[in-house]
Amino acid sequence: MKPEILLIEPMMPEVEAQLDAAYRVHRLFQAKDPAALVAEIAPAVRGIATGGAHGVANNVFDALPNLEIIAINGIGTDAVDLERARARGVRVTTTPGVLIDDVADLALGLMLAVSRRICVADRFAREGRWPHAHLPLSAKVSGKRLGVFGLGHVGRAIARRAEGFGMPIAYSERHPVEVAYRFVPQLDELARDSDFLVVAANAGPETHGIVNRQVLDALGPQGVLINVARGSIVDEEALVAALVEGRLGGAGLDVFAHEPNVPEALWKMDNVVLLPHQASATVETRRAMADLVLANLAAHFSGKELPTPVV
Ligand code: 8YV
Repeated sequence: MKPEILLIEPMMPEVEAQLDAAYRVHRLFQAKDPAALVAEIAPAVRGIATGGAHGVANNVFDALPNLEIIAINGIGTDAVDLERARARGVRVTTTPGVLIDDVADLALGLMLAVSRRICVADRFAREGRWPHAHLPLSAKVSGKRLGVFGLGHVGRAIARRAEGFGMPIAYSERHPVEVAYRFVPQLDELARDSDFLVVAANAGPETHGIVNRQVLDALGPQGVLINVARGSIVDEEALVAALVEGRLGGAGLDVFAHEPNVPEALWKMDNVVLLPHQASATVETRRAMADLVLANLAAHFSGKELPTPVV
């Protein structure tokens, strides 16, 4: 008998086919009445595969008495209650190592897109406006000051790329790290000294809303905020207000506080670039992430050591 698993968000079709071959897969994202599906299958479910942003809601977690493993297709664990998992003896795995390049690439892409107004210029060309008008000049990226909030694997990969753009680099972290970049413990101080502030920190109670009005004002009317981590780290209301009132120069956002909802006040702004959580969304990386999800589930259900556990 195949073990039964709950799939919370879609994965690549070939990956879902591999899951179907090994497990009886219940798809929460396809359920007309998700609560009814969970209630119906609850006793049978032994595993969950989910994304970093969706994680597992505690009411779903609590409804599954025989849950053994949660395989996160991502590196963020903020949407899974790890204490609850520990208390219940439920294993949790992530996909470390394989998505760092893509997230760092996209952070640089957002910096370029916002400052060089790539999307604005693209719209200008497509709308046939080139023969009739001039685009205003944009802002240079190379040589500008970069502040990285969170110097983990992703933060470092962003900094390494920024070195190639000749950017002076500083960072905020709980503790100084063995790197050549300047350590600035206070986030508002880092923002004050940066042209770009890139959020690459872990989400959780410690960082919830930490990029607040004070930090955004310190970044200022010429500064650009980039977020490739989690929407919860930024006080989104304060961000929208800072952009609307011109107190912040621009923003490149891949993540939002209430995904999939993007604040409507930002839709028409030319100084912001808005992406629907795309940082790890390449064929190569999603394949590598899925391989880890599959490997963790397979190891668990055959009694082997988990390749990439966090709990
Ligand atoms: C993915 C993520 O987009 O790694 C994470 O924590 O949020 C992203 O890489 C997500 O996990 C897939 O849904």
